Amino acid sequence: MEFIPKSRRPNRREFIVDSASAIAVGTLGGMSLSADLPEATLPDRRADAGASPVQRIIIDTDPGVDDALAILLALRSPEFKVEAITPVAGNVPLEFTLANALRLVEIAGRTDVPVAAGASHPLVRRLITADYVHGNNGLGGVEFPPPKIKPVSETAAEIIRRIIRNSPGEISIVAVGPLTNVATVLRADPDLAPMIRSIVLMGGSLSGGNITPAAEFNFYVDPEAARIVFDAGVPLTMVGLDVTRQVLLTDEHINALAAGKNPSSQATARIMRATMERMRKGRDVTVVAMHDPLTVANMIDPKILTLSDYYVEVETSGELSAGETVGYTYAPARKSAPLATADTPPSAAEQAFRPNAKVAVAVDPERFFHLLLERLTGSA
Ligand SMILES: [Ca+2]
Repeated sequence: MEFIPKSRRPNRREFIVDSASAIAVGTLGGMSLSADLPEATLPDRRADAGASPVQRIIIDTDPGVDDALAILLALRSPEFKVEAITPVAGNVPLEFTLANALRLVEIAGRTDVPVAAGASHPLVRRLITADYVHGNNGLGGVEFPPPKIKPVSETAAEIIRRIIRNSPGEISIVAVGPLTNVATVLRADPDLAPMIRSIVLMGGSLSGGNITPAAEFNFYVDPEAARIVFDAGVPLTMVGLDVTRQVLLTDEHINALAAGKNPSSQATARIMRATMERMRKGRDVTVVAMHDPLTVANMIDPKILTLSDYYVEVETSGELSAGETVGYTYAPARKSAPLATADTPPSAAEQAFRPNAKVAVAVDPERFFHLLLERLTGSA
């Protein structure tokens, strides 16, 4: 979740974007939410379902207001079989992300989906949260009843490992929070990586960060985990700020959610209205970026995003840049020059271009919002 201030106010506690780019993308945010796409450009759900099997996914998440929309979008889309939801600490501490995940499956009427508690802290760092964006409870401060259901007894890492080992090559992980859970299971079971169909993640940026000028929030929170994931050799799709900054929720969109009659639509309208109003009071925010739902939406309609091959490395040692993603489109991929006092010689530059991720580089915001609102407000 990212909020776009109207003026640049450099503050480490804020999600900052350049004000000029905020204005530029703001014009996209004003697109008509109800504009009907030509029928021919819409995905035919029946045709899609016939052409490709249902995608079996595990959602690793830190809800989180945009996570909430992503989870509900996935649970309401017949293109997916959601095998598990694995909350992790991130936007807010685990006690909230876990409770929120349980609430969301209840709201969606999908208590058949197991929820397994994940990591309460990053691999080696102190937890930095974004409650200033997501509200103290991670759902914009909107109070929902305590969840009636409980998490399963397995941990996130245990359930991810079991599900993938039971169906090698069939399960994709949709990771829209810090990558602590995913890295934990990859470290615990070194043979698991080749069994994972793909990891589709929200995180990183090749065009500057949001919590720092260098780093996107998820990778800032746990850069070591992000590095483990990028080095694992699993087919990766990276949906970063380069595109998520261009899908901006507006009051029009929230009104459309509020007009939907089902519990998911009503809940998301309340969450997003409260978030927008609270942020406006503090920081004069008018638009909100839909990072996590965009990541899910492109798995339903791959024409929403344009992907390019990159070799991506995650900075972990920088004093100011930990969590930064460096994307190569060419070889050689060079490391920084070693210090004069270092004992080791410079590492040999990689001479062949070996992409390790497909990175989203362009987005069709109107197509995205059409899908999101159709799925969340539908009667099904
Ligand atoms: Ca998230």
